Amino acid sequence: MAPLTLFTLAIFGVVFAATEVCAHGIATALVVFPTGTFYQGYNPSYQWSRPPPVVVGWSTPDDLQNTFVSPTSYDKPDIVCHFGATPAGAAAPVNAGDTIEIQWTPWPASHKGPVIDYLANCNGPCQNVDKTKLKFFKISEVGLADAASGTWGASQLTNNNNSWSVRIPKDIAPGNYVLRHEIIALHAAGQSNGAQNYPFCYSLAISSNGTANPAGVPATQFYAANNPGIKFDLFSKFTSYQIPGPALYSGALLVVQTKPGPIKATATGIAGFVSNAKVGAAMSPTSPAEAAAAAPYPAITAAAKYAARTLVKTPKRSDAPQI
Ligand SMILES: *[C@@H]1O[C@H](CO)[C@@H](O)[C@H](O)[C@H]1NC(C)=O
Ligand SMILES: *[C@@H]1O[C@H](CO)[C@@H](O)[C@H](O)[C@H]1NC(C)=O
Ligand SMILES: [Cu+2]
Repeated sequence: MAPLTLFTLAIFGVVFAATEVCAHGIATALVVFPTGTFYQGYNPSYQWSRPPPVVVGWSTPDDLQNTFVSPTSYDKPDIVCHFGATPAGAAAPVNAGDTIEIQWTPWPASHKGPVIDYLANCNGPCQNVDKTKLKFFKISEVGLADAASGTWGASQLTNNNNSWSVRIPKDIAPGNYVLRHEIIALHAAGQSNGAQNYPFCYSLAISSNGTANPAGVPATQFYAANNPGIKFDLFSKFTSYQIPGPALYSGALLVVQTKPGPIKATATGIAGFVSNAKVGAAMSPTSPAEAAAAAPYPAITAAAKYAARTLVKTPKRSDAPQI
């Protein structure tokens, strides 16, 4: 071959290598049990719908490549609910003690690692909450589920038709909460900053007879690049794994990761604007914050917000990781 052709091939090789992107994934929907009610999450393509559907998933328009947040962003707002996330326009009404199934796009079996869930009380409607001020407590964590077979939380999720179940603690106070659900893929985590965090958030209006207000921490304080469960060589010999992040909340309810039967969705996703119903006379608001939490969502505000959004294609983020 002429040197020029070789040179051209080499150039093409470089271009292909640089643009090759693995599919990764997004968490697409919730199903709340025992009712089996389906709630659509957010999809980055919604930014081009007029009007965008109002969903319970936080908007992540910049996540066009279904990609991840890296340890270099652990102290930045993107770690809270993924790239450029803004609050959901609706909330899924759930009861304390309910099980929420979170559905994912097909999750690659190679992307092993822990699956972790957190809640944070918005102390009022979640729609305008400052995500960096949310204080999250951990309600579920599954790391290395079975060392002998190399089964991780993420493996269970893959095996379970790309879904994950988490229970809302029975004892927490009613209110508007953010559910932060996250897979941390470790296949590249042997290298510095190689862990891949895939956080997704949902707004929930939780009815409860509980009173607990667990202490939480901002998501920007969860992890550090050198934590043992973040910088971790998946291909080394190991028998244990230390799940990163804060301690599990004492009121957390464990779930066995088997799908609660076939999907029996009863609604088509749009929760509408639910009022955060308090349950029982004893639950009448006792503070201004509680009264605000109990107030109906201002439907018009969110609708106006979406209508006002300009139809602009979000350019690919220059800092989007490409693995
Ligand atoms: C797997 O999940 C998809 C949607 O996420 C659903 O359509 C399908 O019925 C599920 N399959 C089983 C066996 O549950
Ligand atoms: C609260 O308690 C009442 C009375 O026992 C019960 O009917 C209701 O289902 C409970 N609500 C929740 C969300 O657990
Ligand atoms: Cu990937």
